Amino acid sequence: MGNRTFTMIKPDAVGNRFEGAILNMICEAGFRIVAIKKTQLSAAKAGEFYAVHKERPFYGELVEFMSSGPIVAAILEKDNAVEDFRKLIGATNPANAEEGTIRKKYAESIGRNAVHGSDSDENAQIEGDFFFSGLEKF
Ligand code: 3AN
Repeated sequence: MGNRTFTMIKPDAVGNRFEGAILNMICEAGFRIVAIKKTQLSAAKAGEFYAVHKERPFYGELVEFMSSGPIVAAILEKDNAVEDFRKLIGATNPANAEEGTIRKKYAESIGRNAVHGSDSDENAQIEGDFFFSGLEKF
C-alpha cells in the first residue's frame, strides 16, 4: 500500500471555477498536498501523459480536451492514497458516480470528468514525476 497519488483538476472544472471546492474536498478527506501547480498542457504533452490510452477511440478527444485550458496538478499523501482517492473521485462516468464524490458533484460527462486520479502506485510515481521535480515536493 503506497501513500501517494497524483491528481489533475481538469480544464472543465478549472473553467467552471471549481478548483477551490475540489481542493477543499481533497483536504477534508485527509489528503496532504505534497506538490501543486497550475499549468496548461500542450497537445504534445497531453498526448505523452495519456500515451497508455493511444489505441482507445477517445484518445484524440481526450488529448484535445486536456490541452484546451489550464489544469491544476498535485501530488497527494495519505495512507492507501491511490485507492482512497479513487473512492473520493467516483466512477469515470459521473452518471455512475456515487453521491458525495467529486465527479458526482462537479463532472459534466465521461470525457469532461473534472478530475484525474492515478490507478496504481506505480503510475502515481510516474505521473507525479511528469509534473514535479524533487525541489517542488514538500
Ligand atoms: P479514470 O480516469 O477513471 O481512471 P480511464 O483511465 O478509463 O478512467 O480513462 C482516462 C480518461 O479518459 C478519463 N478520465 C476520461 O476523461 C477519458 N475517457 C474515458 N472513457 C472515455 C470515453 N468513453 N469517452 C471520452 N473520454 C473518455
